[in-house]
Amino acid sequence: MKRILTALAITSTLVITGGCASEVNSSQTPSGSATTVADANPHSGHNNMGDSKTPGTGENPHGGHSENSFIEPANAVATLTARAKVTVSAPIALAIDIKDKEGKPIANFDKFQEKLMHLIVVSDDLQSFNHIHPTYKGNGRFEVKADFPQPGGYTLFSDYKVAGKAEQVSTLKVQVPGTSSNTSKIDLATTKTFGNTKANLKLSQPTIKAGQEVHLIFNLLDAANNQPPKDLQNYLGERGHLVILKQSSPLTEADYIHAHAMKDTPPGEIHFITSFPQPGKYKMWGQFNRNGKIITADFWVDVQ
Ligand SMILES: [Cu+2]
Repeated sequence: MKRILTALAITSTLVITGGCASEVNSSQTPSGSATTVADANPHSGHNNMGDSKTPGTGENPHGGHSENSFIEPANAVATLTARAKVTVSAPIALAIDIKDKEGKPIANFDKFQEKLMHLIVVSDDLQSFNHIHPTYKGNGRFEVKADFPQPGGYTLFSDYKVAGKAEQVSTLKVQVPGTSSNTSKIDLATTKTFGNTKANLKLSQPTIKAGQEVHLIFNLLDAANNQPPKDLQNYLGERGHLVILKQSSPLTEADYIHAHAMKDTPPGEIHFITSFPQPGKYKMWGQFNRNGKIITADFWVDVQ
């Protein structure tokens, strides 16, 4: 709790008079803090290297190659609590509680991609993106600090796997007070530089159609010498991770796709196979590990 209080103390808008930050009462939270969207739907967006999914049967969460075995959905419900008023000026301590339909905390989770929960935090205009890993505190509770760098609405995709059940994504909403521009800057460029890494996105077909299988190839070069980076390492057990979100209002778990990198591709090339369920504009964030530093390469694609 000390850590949280220290973080909060530097925001001038907050008054915390002592005690545990988790006791911050609801009078501090109207509009300025987390609202909860409980969501019991197993998400539909997860895509395992192009393996076809059978709707409603759950999915093999990772590394799966064509198993169609039934995995029971957890139908868990996630709720979000902000430990203080959400502002743009400091990271905010968040708690995510996972319960069953009866409201009982779920205690046991399976790790996938090396973590018990993956949390994607995006501003609703898709300009801000963060992929973080909450710490499991037991009794269904996960905790994490998240940054909200601009005012406006945010959607959190919490991706977890109740022990023995299908992977599930629950969306949670946060409203950060202030004026937001709320316009997505849609940039269809396919070559961009991110710090010391130049990334080029290649698609297997010139026009992407909804429902079609597409290969997405991220070509990475060291910006210093235009050579494939020699320091690429696995990230969360794979060559890279790709999160894709369809531009939508509101964002729901149906807009979320998480693709895994294929194994055994040439140096500096990371391949993903996925399909885009609906026509629209999608933003994708490829994440790669260069000697412990995570590179996030984002691109927009237009799906017909
Ligand atoms: Cu993750």
